Amino acid sequence: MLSVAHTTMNETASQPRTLVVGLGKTGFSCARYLASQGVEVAVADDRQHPPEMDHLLEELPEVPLFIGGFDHLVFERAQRIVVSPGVPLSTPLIEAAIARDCEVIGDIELFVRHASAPIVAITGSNGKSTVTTLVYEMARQAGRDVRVGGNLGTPVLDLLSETEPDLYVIELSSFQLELVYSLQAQVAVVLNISKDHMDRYASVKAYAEAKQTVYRNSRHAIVNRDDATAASLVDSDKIDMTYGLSKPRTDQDFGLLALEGESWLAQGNIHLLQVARLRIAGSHNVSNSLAALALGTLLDLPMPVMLDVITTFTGLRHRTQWVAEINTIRWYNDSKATNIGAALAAIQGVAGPVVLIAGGQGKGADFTELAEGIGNHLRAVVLLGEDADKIGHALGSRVDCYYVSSMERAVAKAQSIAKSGDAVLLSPACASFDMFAHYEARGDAFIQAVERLIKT
Ligand code: UMA
Ligand code: ADP
Repeated sequence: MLSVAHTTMNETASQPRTLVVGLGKTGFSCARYLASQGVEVAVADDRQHPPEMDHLLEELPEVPLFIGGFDHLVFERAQRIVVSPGVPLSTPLIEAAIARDCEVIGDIELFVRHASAPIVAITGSNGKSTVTTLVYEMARQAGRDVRVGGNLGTPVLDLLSETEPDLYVIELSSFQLELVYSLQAQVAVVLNISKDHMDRYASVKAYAEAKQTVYRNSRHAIVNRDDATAASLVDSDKIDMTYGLSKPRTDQDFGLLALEGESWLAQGNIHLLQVARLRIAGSHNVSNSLAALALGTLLDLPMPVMLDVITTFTGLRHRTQWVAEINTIRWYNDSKATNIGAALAAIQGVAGPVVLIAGGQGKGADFTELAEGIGNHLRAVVLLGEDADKIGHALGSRVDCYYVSSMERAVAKAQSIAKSGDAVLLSPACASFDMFAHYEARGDAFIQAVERLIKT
């Protein structure tokens, strides 16, 4: 361990001038990429044992690693700092670096400087992963050589190889967009804006402005006409196409049309597909499907292929994922709902009175907005995690709330409350890091607890 964790002043004096901050997936991919380009790089992480430390030691043992706190000498010697999305720019040593005009960028900036194939750039508060996956599948099934990544999971620098593909489909978070300067997307979209990450932004305006970067210098821009805040992020004369759950306004736009009592996905006045044929539930997923069709159309993908993808896509894990039906009660895992807007979409999209399991790290959210949106959809709420009390306080006058200390107990409590025909929905409206490694681990804990119910 000592051979890699150099933190003394003597050693920092010879530290390479590009510093990667954070050693999660992004930091490791940046170190590997920069080393492959012949750049001398060092890595800093304020945890004692960052997630990708073992990988770094194995693959890049020569890279100096500074762990267990940020040392000002390490930062001050850097001429360029590549910051991971999970590290706030308000970190004092990063603020100081920006103030002294040190170049501070993210992995997406390194990627766009290198990649030459067209980039589809997808951001928004919710639905990013679903739309990114749909567009990727559409392009793949249309025979394009396409690579997918970004906030979805695979760091963008891991998508680079000797040859360029036909297309990159990239999911971008606001954190990633804060540190991008050279992106020129072929097509860009901000799917929606609802309050999230209020522990990282001073206001919704500041959060929306980070998302707005996706449209800067994009060749084509798509907007969601149902979301005034998101739609206002691009000048109206730069909009190529809109989508929304209303009638299309122009021949280009995507939307919904009625025909013989049925709702259809449509472009202009052309009926494309009955909404009932989608296998992903909820009006938010109708919106996601329309967004994907709009993106695919601007990429010249054939409509029959796109419609085929939409009718066969059953959704991603942890997104309103059907888990089981036990004694006429349906169980859904929506662990990826890490903000209020996402949880409300799932609550409204799942049929039946709902027993909601929620809670975790609220990221500074105001849960009165959850209380205002639940209508009469909920039978009861089972709360766990760091901000359980905060949520209970906001919801308590509208719906019965129960407090538990583990996912196992949450599932048992929900089972005891739910009545025939109800749905039990894990849709936490919070991040998972207080109790789990990530949202996938939280969803898996829920699924395992439900599976144990089946066996008993
Ligand atoms: N770290 C510090 N100091 C800090 C904060 C973090 O040293 O103040 C270190 C941690 O100790 C850790 C490392 O930074 O070792 C983690 O870096 P990271 O949080 O940036 O995580 P990565 O593994 O690099 O994953 C990131 C994205 N994570 C975040 O934005 C928080 C992943 O999105 C993304 O898939 C991945 O890059 C590849 O692009 C996840 C996410 O939660 C899914 N995203 C948020 C969301 O969707 O709401 C934005
Ligand atoms: P993201 O990648 O932006 O987090 P996902 O596609 O992974 O989005 O979906 C995460 C959660 O957000 C889903 O489980 C669902 O609860 C909610 N959601 C998905 N699409 C939308 C949408 N268009 N509008 C509002 N909420 C949505």
